[in-house]
Amino acid sequence: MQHYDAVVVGAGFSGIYMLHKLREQGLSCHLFEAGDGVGGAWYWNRYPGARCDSESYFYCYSFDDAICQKWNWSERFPAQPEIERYLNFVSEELDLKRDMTFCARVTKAAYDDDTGLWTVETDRGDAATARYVVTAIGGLTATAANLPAFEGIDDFQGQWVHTGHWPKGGVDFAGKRVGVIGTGSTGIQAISVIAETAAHLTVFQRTPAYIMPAKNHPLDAEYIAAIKADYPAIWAKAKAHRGGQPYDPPTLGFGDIDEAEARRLQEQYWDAGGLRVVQLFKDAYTNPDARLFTENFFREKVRAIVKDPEAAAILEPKGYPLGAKRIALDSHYYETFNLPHVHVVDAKKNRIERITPTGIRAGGKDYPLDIIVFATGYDAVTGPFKAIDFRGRGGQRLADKLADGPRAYLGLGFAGFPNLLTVNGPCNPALSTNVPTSIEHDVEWISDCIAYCEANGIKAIEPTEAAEDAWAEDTQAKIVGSLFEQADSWQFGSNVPGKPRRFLLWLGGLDAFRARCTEIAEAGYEGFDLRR
Ligand code: N01
Repeated sequence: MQHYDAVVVGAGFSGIYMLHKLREQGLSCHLFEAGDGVGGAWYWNRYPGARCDSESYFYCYSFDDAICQKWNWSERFPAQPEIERYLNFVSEELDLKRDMTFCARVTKAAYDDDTGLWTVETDRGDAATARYVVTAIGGLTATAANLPAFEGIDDFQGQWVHTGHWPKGGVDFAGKRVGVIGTGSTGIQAISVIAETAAHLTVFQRTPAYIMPAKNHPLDAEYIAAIKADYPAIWAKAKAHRGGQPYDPPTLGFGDIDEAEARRLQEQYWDAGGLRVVQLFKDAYTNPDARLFTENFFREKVRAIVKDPEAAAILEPKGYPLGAKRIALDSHYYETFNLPHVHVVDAKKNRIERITPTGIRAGGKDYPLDIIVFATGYDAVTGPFKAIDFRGRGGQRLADKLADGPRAYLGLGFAGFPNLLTVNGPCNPALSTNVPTSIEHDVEWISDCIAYCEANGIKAIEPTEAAEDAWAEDTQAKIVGSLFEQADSWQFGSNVPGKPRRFLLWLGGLDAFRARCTEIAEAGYEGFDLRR
C-alpha cells in the first residue's frame, strides 16, 4: 500500500492550495479527487448560468503574486468555465497535478490506534496510508446534493438533473418543456439561461429570494492593470474584513440622510449592480426601519420589472426579513418572467405533490414536462462529511458525531479524530464570507499546525472534547437574536427533512476568527490535545 505523510481529499480551491502548502514544506503528499479534473464545486456546478457572485478580482488566491499578475479575469463576475480554467491554470503553474489522482472518490478514511496512521480508500480501489488527512471537501458539494424525496421520481419518463452534478456534456433544452424546482442562488442563475432555449419553462418557487442585479460586464485592460497594481492593499483589506471582501464597511446610518437622498443612493447602487445596495447603511440589518426601507425597495423593483401582476406578487420577496436567507445576484432574472413561455408557480401555496410519469403535480394541477431541473441545494456543511465513512479513535464514526448537529473545533478538526484536519469544516465562518479568503486562512493555519507538530515531535493532534463543545455552543450562541433565526435556510439545515435545526456556520466574522485562530496557535494550540 502506498504511504504518504499527508493525503488531501478534494481538488477545489482548498485542496489545490493545501497540496501546494504541504508539498512546499517537504512532506510527501497525494490528493484524491472524485471528478476527472480540478475545480471542486466549480467542477460539478456546470449548470447553465453558473457564475460567482463575488467579483472576480478577489474571488481567487492571494498567496502568490506571480499568479495574481499572470492571470487575467475577463468579466466582473466570473462564470463557471472561467473559474474552472483558473483552477487548472494554478494547478499547472504549481505543477500539482502529478500528485493528484482523479476519478477517485474517497469513500472511507480510518484511523489505526496502534500505528497512528490513517488508511484512505477510494471507490476505484485505491488505498493509501498517511499520518495526516486533510479534508478539502467543501460544504456545498455534489456528494451531498439535496434531492427532495418526491414520490414518483423513478417513474418520470423524461430527463431529470440536479444542478450540483450537472452532466459535462450539458443538457439540451431546445424545444423542451422544462420545470425548475428551487429559486436559491443556483436556480436564479439557471432559470434565465434555460429560458433562452426551452420551449416552455415552469418555475416552482417555494420561497421568493431577495435578488439584486449583478450588472456583469467584461473587464478592460486598464481596470485589470489598476487592480493588479493595487493587489497588496486589496488583500490586506479583504483579510481584515469580517466577510473577507476588500470593501470599506458602510459608515452611513439610516437616520443620517433623508428619504429622498436614501432613495437616490439606492437607485444608484442598484444600477451599479452587486451587493452595494444592501450595504448602503451600516444599520441595514440591525435597525428595523432601515431594513424595511430596503425590503420595500426590492419589492417595488419586482413590481416595476415583472409586467404580470400575479407573477410579480409571487416573485416579490416576503415572509421573512432581508438578511435571514442568502441574498442572490441575478442576470435578467425578473425580466425572464415577461417572456410568454415562462411561468412561475407558487409552490408554497400549491405544494409539489408528486412527480408523475409525464411531469409535476402541484396544487392539484399537472404540469407536463420533458426535463426537470432540481436546483434544490445541498445537505450543507455536515452532509459532505457524512458521505465519507470517517472512523476515528476506537473506530468511532464521524457521521454519529454529526448526527445531532454541527460540531468541530474552529471548523478545523474533530475530537476523537487525531491528525484529521478540515478546511472549512462545520462551525467555520467560510460559507458566510468570500470563500477563497477563508480557505487561504484555514489552509495556512493547518499547514503551520502540521509544521509545528513535525518540528516538536508531536505524533498526534486533536481537539479536546471540552474545546469542541465550547466552540459548538458558541456557534449556536452567535446567531441568537440574529435575523437568521427568522427563516428556514440551508445554513440552519432546515432544507433537509429530519436534519436538526442547528446553525452550521460560525458567524463571528472572518476578522475575529483569524485573530482567535492565531491566538490559539501562539498559545501552543490551546484546546488541542498534543501527543508525543
Ligand atoms: O440552494 P438553496 P442553492 N420543494 O438551498 C428550494 C452557494 N452558491 O443551490 O427556500 C420545493 O439556497 C428551496 O426553497 P426554500 C450559495 O452559498 C453560490 O440555490 O427552502 N422547493 C430553494 O428555493 C448558496 O446559498 C453561488 O423554501 C424546494 C432552493 O430549492 C448555496 O450555494 C452560486 C424543496 C434551494 O436553494 C446554495 O444555493 C450558486 C422542495 N422540497 C450557489 N427543497 C456563487 O455565486 C428545496 N427547495 C458563489
